[in-house]
Amino acid sequence: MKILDAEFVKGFIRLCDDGFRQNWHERNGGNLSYRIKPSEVEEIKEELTKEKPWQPIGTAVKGLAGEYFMVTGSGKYFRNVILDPKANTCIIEIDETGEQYRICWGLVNGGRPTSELPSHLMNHEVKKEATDGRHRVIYHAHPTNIIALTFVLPLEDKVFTRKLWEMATECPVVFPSGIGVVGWMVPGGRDIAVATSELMKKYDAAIWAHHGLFASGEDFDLTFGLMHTVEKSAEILVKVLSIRPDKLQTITAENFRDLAVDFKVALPEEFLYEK
Ligand code: 2HA
Ligand code: ZN
Repeated sequence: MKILDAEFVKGFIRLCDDGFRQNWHERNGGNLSYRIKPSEVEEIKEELTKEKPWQPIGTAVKGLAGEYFMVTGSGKYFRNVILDPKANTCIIEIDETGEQYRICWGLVNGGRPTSELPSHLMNHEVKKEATDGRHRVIYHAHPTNIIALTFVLPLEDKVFTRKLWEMATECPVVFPSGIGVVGWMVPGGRDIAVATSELMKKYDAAIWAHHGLFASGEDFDLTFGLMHTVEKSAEILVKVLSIRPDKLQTITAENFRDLAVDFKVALPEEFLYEK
C-alpha cells in the first residue's frame, strides 16, 4: 500500500488540518506523533528506507525500542501538512537501545522530526505502559484560552482541573483523571520532557504554562476531542472571568459526585474539595 493511502496517514493529516483551522497552530506552532501499529508498518514497508543515519533522540526510551512513529517536522507548519505531507511530516524508527532514531520516509526537502521529539517519545513510553499499549497519539497545540488562563490562575493541577471541570458538564467525563500543569520551562529539551511525562503517568493532558497543551489518546478522534474539550472549557472560563469573576452559581462538588455515579467514572476526591 502507498503510504499516503494508509488510513492512519489520512487521520494524521486530517488532525493537522483540523487543528490549524481551530487557530491552534500559528506559524510552526505545535506538533503531532502517532505510534504506528505493527500491522500498519507491514502494509507500508516497501516505501520505508533503512538508508538514513541513526541520530540521537536526546533521551532514552527503552520501552519504545523498535517502534515506528509518524511525526511532524521541526519548523514545519501544520497549515502545510495537508498540502504536502511528504515534505512536512516523516516516519521514524527507534533503534534497539531506545536512544536513537532514523528517518524512514518523508521530509523530502530535508529537516528533522519535531523539536519536541523527546517530550513526544517520553510521553508515548509512559502512556504505552500505563494503558497497556492502547494510547497511540500525542498531540501538542497552542490553544489561546488555555494559555491565557496560565497567566491568571495558580499553576496547580487541582485548580485547573476543578475550574475546567466546572465550565462544562462533559469535562469530568472526558478527562476524569484531571489535568496536570507544568510551570514555565524552556521547550524542546529533556527537562520539560521529564516533567511532562511524569504528569502523563496520572493524566491524559498536561498544560505548559504560557505555551500550550499536550494531550494523549488512543486514536486521532479521541486525542483531538480531548484538546478541543479542554480548550472549549478554557474559553468559557475566560468569558465567565471577563463578565463577572464572582459567578452566581456553578457545578458543585456534590453535583460531580452524582455525575460520577451515573456516568460510571471515578473522579478523584482530591479535585472535589470544598471551596
Ligand atoms: O514550534 O510548538 O513547542 C513547535 C512548538 C514547540
Ligand atoms: Zn509549542
